[in-house]
Amino acid sequence: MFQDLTVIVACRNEEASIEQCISRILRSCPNAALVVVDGGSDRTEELVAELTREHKTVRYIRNVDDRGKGHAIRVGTRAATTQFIAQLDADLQFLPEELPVLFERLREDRIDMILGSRFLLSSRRMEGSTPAIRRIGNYAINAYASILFGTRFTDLLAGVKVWRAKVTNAFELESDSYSYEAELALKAFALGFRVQEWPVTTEPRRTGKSSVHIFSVGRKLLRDIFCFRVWASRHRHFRPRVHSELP
Ligand SMILES: Nc1nc2c(ncn2[C@@H]2O[C@H](COP(=O)(O)OP(=O)(O)OP(=O)(O)O)[C@@H](O)[C@H]2O)c(=O)[nH]1
Ligand SMILES: [Mg+2]
Repeated sequence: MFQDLTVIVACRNEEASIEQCISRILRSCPNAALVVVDGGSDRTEELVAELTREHKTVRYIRNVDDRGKGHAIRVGTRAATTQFIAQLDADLQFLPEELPVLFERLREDRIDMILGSRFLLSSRRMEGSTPAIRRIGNYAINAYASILFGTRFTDLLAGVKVWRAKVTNAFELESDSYSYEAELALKAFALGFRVQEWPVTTEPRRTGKSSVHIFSVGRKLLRDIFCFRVWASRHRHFRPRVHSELP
């Protein structure tokens, strides 16, 4: 059922959670291809090597000259050969078990991209998963992008997304940093692909270390989202609405 899906896991020093992350993806999405793009310097390579021996669908890519999560996702996207692509953070803040629901939604409703959202009415945020400062920052970034693009986004920055490969074949992902999260969704939207948000569960980070420096990431996002808007005005063909449905 999942043989036409590739799940990209970008990771940087996530040795504490990577094995569990991969096993849970394999259990939730049997037969899906899995591409681990590693930009870290810990034992991840060794741990994933064991799993690649056991599971032929798992592939490891050492991202030499890793320039950030956006760079890693771009590398993963290029390596994917399936019709559908997903990305999931390695720190298990988003649940691999929710991938099938997002995937089903994408396929059944002829949507082009599903963005997991932590901020829809039926999203579940476990205690400590999104500290107040992050919630405020996230709200501000999404409000800013929503105003610029004339629609409503609640969570461009969540670590789980699923899309059709034709979306990322249609434009070049340029951001090396976390800005790619917004770039992926906003450029897809601007080109007229059908983008939909879907509620997901978030847990606090239990292992490893966050790479996010909230103020520098936030500042960069504000600047980059503005650039994506300029890009959109040059490339836009038509503008469907995002359906931020509340199931
Ligand atoms: N290859 C690569 N992966 C990265 C890099 N930065 C982050 N990642 C991975 O991207 C995913 C999300 O990064 P996090 O640091 O958890 O970012 P976040 O979830 O927004 O932040 P927290 O909520 O604080 O955990 C994780 O799997 C990271 O290991 C990077 O520079 N290179
Ligand atoms: Mg995280």
